[in-house]
Amino acid sequence: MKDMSRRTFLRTSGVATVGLLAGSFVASRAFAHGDEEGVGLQIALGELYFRVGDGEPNAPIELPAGKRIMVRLVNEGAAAHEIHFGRDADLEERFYREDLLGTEGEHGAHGFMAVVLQPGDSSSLMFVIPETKRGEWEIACFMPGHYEGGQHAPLIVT
Ligand SMILES: [Cu+2]
Repeated sequence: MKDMSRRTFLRTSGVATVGLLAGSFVASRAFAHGDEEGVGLQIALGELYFRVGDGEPNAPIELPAGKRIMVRLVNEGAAAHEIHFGRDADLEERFYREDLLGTEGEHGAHGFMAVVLQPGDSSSLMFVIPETKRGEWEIACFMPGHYEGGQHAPLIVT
């Protein structure tokens, strides 16, 4: 592994690594990504909640800044759901005015990222939260009526 470039490793082994780990995630479990250790967790989406591992629906989630994070998302509900990471919800435009993983900027032009899952869909999402973004954030689903129905949870970046 040491003689492979990081890019080569990601291209040839990354997908297999994700697949291997996907079925065995529990909340805040360490996982190996090459020589790097990260944090893995599973978040289930349903009507109208997010649930980490075996936790309570919409309970606060804590994630570390500056570390590789792998989130396994599973839509166990009967409707399509999505997950946004941010704060200051705009319930007309249906996004966060400040996105955890987007860049700074004017309202509506800051960029954001969301994952959309149809019923039964699952996905593995990998990211690093910048150390400048420690603090209180939120995850939410902005499908019509879902945020209003309670599908959001506090996200604490430490
Ligand atoms: Cu939803």
